Amino acid sequence: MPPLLPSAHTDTFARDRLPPPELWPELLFELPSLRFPDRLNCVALLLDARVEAGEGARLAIQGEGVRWTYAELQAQVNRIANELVQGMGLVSGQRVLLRGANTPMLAACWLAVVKAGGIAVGSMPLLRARELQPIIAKAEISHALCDARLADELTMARENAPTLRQVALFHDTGPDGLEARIARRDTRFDAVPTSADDVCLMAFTSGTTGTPKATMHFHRDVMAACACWPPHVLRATPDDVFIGSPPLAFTFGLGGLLLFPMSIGASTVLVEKASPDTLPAAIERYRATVCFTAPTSYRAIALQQPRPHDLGSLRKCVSAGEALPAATRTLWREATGIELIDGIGSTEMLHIFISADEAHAKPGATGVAVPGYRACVVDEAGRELPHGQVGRLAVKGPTGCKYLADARQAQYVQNGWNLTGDAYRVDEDGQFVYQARTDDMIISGGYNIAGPEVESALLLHPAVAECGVVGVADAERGQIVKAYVVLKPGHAGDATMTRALQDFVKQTVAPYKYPRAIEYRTELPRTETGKLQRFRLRQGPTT
Ligand code: 3UK
Repeated sequence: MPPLLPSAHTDTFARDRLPPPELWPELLFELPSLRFPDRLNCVALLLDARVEAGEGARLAIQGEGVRWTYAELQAQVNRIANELVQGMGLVSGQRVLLRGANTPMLAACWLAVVKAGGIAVGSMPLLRARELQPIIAKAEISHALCDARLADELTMARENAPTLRQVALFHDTGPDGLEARIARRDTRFDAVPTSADDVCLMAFTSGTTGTPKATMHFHRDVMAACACWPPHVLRATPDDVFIGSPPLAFTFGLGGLLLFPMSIGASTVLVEKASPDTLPAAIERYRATVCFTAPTSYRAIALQQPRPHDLGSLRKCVSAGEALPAATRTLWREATGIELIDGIGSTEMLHIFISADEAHAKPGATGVAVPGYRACVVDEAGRELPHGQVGRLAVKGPTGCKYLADARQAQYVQNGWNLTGDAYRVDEDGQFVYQARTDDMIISGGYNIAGPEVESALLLHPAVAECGVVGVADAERGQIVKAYVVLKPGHAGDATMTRALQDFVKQTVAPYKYPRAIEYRTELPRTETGKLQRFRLRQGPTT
């Protein structure tokens, strides 16, 4: 662990709860663009520097009824920051809960919290009171900025949240709403001169079991993420218009839909609903050029017939959150002419660390380590495995896992490497090929089978809309491969279909991987971030 700079935070809660030095990931700052000054407020760089450079008139954020230039966004952020500090008594280092669907106002609140030296804690819009409570308790949240339409669950959560003292509601027309409060505030606010290694955001992992884990990231981590994948792989330009579906509370969305466009002076579109049914209309309406969403969403949009909206403005499309099946890559290329940019990222690493641009995309592979990062595949003892062998993915770079006071730090970080929990292999071209989450590998009759590989095979069949493959207990084989399949309209899930799908898989991948059981569903259980909930499939019919 590198020595830490003196914290500029008045409230040192986050600094006091960083992992112990021996459990830190090793950090790499070899790229010249990763040398940062000791004092650094990421919002000063992403927002104020842009306006100071004379680019204040450029478009920054659009949304329903909103079109803010960088100068207008800066004024709005400054008003909110003034209200936080003068009206709500925010002290640097305190944690502020942010709650709302993706909107320009939510983004302005995030920027204001961080500019004021606070720590932004995003929360998924659909969370209920009982899910908000542990987040508020774990991060000892003192303030909240919440969309008025989502206030009810927060109000209920407050009954059991003694640390939360100040709440302001936005998109609220009342006299006490945030809009009324900031109307009287100054449009000037000097960014709090935080240390590069002061925490600026906490992101709770979308883990499916156990108590939620909070990852912590520094002001420097935000700038490091902006300096690695975006300029080296995405390579967007200031004239690009970003759009997509991941919530800003998910670091995939925070980076892709707010930090990355701002880091190059481009503009972003924040839409509240960005499902496969609504995203295409928004792309057409805003003439969006760079899109971020999950693989299932690209697949669902590509399958829409006839194509209801003009996607011709799109130039670059990024897929992350789950493995991208080769069939989905092909469908999207056939529908739009665009080669998807796949990338694996994680909440712990902040953003994408293995990826391939359009020219290096290889169907079925994720790509190679993003400049600034190193990646390898290791065995149980942490020894690097030769190419071709399946093992645990290990990465390091300028960002890394720092859980807030959590014993699980020792699982994610071992010998300075971040272990993401994914099984990978490196192929003959040096490309990283995803297999499965390590705990999702299916062991059947002595064979190791990766569910996603079987899913990719099934998705090539013309009758399959969506599918999920898991291992279920079997007396004879230990586990058997079971597929849950959603068929396209006009197909029947009968014994003939089951045999056809089984034969199809046997001809596509090694025959022992074929699903011995197939169950038909009308939809599959997914998280708010588009990930298949395999544990719910394994639980059986109650899902
Ligand atoms: C899986 C992928 C194969 C993988 C994320 C981009 O997904 C993000 O963060 P989470 O913490 O989950 C991390 C886990 O998700 N995964 C993500 N992308 C891919 N698997 N191919 C991919 N392209 O299991 C990983 O360990 O929710 C993604 C940027 C920021 C993020 N937070």
